[in-house]
Amino acid sequence: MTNAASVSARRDLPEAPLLVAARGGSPSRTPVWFMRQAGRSLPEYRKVREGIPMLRSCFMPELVCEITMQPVRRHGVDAAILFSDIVVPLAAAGVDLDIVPGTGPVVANPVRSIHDVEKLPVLDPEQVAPVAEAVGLLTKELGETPLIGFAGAPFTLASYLIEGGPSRNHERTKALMYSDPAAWHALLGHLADMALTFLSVQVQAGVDAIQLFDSWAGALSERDYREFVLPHSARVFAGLADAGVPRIHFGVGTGELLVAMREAGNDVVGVDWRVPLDAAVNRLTSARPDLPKPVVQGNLDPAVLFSGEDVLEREINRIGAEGRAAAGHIFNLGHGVLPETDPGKITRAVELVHGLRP
Ligand code: 1CP
Repeated sequence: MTNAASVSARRDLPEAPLLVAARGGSPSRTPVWFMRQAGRSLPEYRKVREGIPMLRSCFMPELVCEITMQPVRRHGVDAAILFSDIVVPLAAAGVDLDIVPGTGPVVANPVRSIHDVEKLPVLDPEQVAPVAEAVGLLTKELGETPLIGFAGAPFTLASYLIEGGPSRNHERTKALMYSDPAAWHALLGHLADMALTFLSVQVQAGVDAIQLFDSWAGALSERDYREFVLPHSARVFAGLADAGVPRIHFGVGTGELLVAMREAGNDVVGVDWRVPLDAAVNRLTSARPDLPKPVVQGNLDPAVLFSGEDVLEREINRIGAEGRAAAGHIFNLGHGVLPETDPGKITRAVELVHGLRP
């Protein structure tokens, strides 16, 4: 599965708007996809998932392929994102956890000490072979549409492991970080290895781009992010520097962290809806005039999909115009599709983005 021959599994997609934009080139149209486009809001998703627990579904290659394809067929987006979850590599390696409907990941034995960190299993690529198989099915089915693979970043995964589940304030996470830096760095180092293994499996199986989700990094000050998180996320990106795929880095509420998150070594900076894209570009270029102009991804507020057509059109035009400040713009939401979103609004948003002058 992960032998050298399968490195050539990746398709050659020189014209794909997402990949052209990610390289800072001139795409034929503004590429658009949506975080959490697979699942949640789609009735055809709920139908095929019926009776199958979330985690189990992530290890069923045909089902993963079908769910990943659904938003591509329905909305005509410019990329597919692999149907999986950030906790899949942890579960695959043997960490006792579940994805509880209506809640999210729940960990049976939270990590609270260096002893707990030392007990964490190492991910063997074979344990995520079904994910690689799903990627193989998808690259055959997708035609010219790129496939985005992903992993959870060390900080965001650590938060689930330490808190034991979703958390608003990440207080136990921060307590471990401040009070036992050695355990903290051991944990994040371990999670960086795991993310890198999971992403490498996906790259070798043929994904065309990868995204590292550090969804909850915005809970940190820039100072703490630089000291406790950046070196570990940087190691994940460095490990993929020669993979030949664009590397996207995303977090929520990370306006103050954009510069530091870019320094982790990604090719595309994800921006949530709180910072206009032109302001984000400004922050990035004025802080680091030595680096090339950034490529950005974002940043429609997911709640705008609950507003009328006029609001949707106005916001998409505004974001399209602000995105011109960047070296490339991949249109997306500022965070994931909300579960109650009308799928028709998503399709309409894609049409409107495709109507923008690229
Ligand atoms: O029963 C269900 O249907 C469970 C709902 C669900 C789904 C459809 C979960 C539980 N995960 C997923 C799929 C998923 N998770 C994808 C699929 C591909 C796509 O984008 O369409 C992706 C990319 C993720 C990644 C993910 N999982 C993130 C990062 C992205 C983000 O939204 O910030 C995070 C934080 C998770 C954890 C998670 N898994 C599931 C939930 C409800 C959560 C969030 C829990 C919380 O609020 O802390």
